Amino acid sequence: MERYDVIVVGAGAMGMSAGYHLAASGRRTLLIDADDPPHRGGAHHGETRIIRHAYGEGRAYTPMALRAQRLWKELERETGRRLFLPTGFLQTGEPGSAMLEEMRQSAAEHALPVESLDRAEIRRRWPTLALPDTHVGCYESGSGVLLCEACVGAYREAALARGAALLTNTLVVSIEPDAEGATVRTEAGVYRADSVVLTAGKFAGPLLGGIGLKPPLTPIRKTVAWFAASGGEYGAGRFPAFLFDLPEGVYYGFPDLDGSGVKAGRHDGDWRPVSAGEPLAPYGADPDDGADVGRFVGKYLPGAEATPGRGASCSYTMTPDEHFILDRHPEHARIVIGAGFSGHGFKFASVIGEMLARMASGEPPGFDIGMFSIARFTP
Ligand code: PYC
Repeated sequence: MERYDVIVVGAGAMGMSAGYHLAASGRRTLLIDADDPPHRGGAHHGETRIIRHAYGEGRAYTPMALRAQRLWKELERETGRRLFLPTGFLQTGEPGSAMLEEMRQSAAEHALPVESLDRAEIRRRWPTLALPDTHVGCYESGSGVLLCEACVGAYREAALARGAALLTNTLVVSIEPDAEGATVRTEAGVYRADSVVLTAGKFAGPLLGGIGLKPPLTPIRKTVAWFAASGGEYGAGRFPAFLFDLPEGVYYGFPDLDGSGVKAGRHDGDWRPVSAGEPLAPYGADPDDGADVGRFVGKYLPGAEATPGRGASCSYTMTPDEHFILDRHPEHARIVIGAGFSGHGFKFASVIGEMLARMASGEPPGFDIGMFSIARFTP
């Protein structure tokens, strides 16, 4: 049986990053993935993700976001690939919006250069936006966009260059922990390691179920779409990545990076649970795909076409409170878990990989992970 220091089960954004950090610290590392990352069947594709530092979902995320940004930069240097575009990030909502308040507090606590903008200033900077007259915002110029497939591809390349092994298109059937480590059974063979990092995205629920844990993880299908915008107002350099807390819902998007249009999606609501084992239905499989976000674009982004030119489906794996699970198995400390990233995890993949790698090596993660404990769901 092949033996490793650490086996990473699930080599998407989080797992590939963990595999890189493990290999870089000299651990014999095996990465196993059911697909061939970067791929289009999970949560890490779609060309772009927002990275922001002042964090509306909780200021506790900010130190991690800052470390994540530094690690993405280091990965750019190591691989020579462009991974980050400094487009800036605009968040808006009604005065008193909880996310905006938290973003402001986070910026204040960490001395981040975030500007508070009133409606007149938003209108002055982005005259094309048709936000509600009551909206106010926060703008962080040092935030921007990660090129998500390139990020996963860069970690893959760098992990392999540092000596990690990678098994693609290989489904993990079971993880069997014991006092010395764990046996990992796949369709292709059986492997042994001192520790396991479980970062299996939508497969996390079933795999955790096999080792006695049933956290409430719900994989859902989401869609994003691209909208042609020929006038230049939405081009990168003029228009930022954004998140708007609107009466209809929370919508997010990206400037037109290369003439392919403004990309937009809805972050909240729209729960369509999917089963881990079934392939993700492609964009367009549901006749409603693109309709809701098309109404958002038509109403709030005048000048962009309200009918999408193309779209993509992806999955979020939700927890009830939309905070992550980053923890050890309560009974098997050599099983380290990263799960439930709830649609806002990608930006942190660089630092979460580093944290999980440390935990799998018996070290402290480097950040306070109390709020990400699995015990909040499985007391
Ligand atoms: O975390 O920035 C984010 C985000 C926006 C929409 C989905 N996730």
